[in-house]
Amino acid sequence: MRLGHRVILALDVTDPSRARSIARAVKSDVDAIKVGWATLLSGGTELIRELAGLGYLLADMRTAEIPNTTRLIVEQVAALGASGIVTQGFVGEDSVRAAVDAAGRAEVFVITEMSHPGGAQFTAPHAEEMARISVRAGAAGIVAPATRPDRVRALRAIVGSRLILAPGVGAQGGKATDAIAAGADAVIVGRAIYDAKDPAAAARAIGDEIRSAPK
Ligand code: NUP
Repeated sequence: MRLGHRVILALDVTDPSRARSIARAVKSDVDAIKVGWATLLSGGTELIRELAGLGYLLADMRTAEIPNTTRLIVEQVAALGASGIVTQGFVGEDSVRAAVDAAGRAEVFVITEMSHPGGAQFTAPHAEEMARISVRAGAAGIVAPATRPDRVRALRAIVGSRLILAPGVGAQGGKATDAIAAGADAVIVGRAIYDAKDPAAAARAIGDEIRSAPK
C-alpha cells in the first residue's frame, strides 16, 4: 500500500449506488478504500470488482477460520481484485500463514487489538502475541486501535517497519493525529467520511490535519 494521505476510507455503505458515488468522489483523497461484509452482501461481487478498479481495495472479510477455510475465502477475495486483505490474528499463526500464502500478490493485514470497548476484553491481552505472529507470517502489517494510541505505540515496537492501520477515528472517538503520533501509518475512517455532507471534503480535512500536525 502506498501512503500519501495516510487515510483509508471504510466504505460500509449498503446502498450500492451511494457506495459507488462516494467511492468515486473520495478516491483521490484517500490511499485505499476498505470494504467489508455489509458492502459485499448489499452490492455483490460485481460492486467489489468495480471498486477494485478504482484503486487500492482493502477487503475486510475478516477471516476467522481454520487454515483451509481461510485459504478458500482469501483466494476468492483476491480473485475479486483486492490489493489488500484483512484477517484476524486471534485465530493463530497457522491461519494467518494460510491467509498470507493464499493472498498471492495481495497484502495481508492482521487485526490485533480491536478498537471498540469489547476489544479490550479478549483481544488486548493477546495483541502483542498477534503482532509477533503477523511479523513471523510475513503479513504486510497490522490493524491496531486509534481509540487507544498507547496500544498503537506498544505494537509499533513489535512490528518494526510493517504498516499499522488504525481504525476508530471519529465515530468511535479516536483522533487521527493522536494515532499517527503514536506510530500508525494510516487511519481507517468510515462514518466520519461517508456520513458527512461532503465526504471528499471530510476525507481531505483528515488528511490535512495529519499533514499539518507537529512531527
Ligand atoms: O478493530 C477494528 N475496528 C474497526 O473499527 C478493526 C476494524 N477492521 N474496524 C473497521 O474499521 C470497522 O469494521 C469499520 O469498517 C471501520 C471503522 O469505521 P467507523 O467506526 O469509522 O465508521
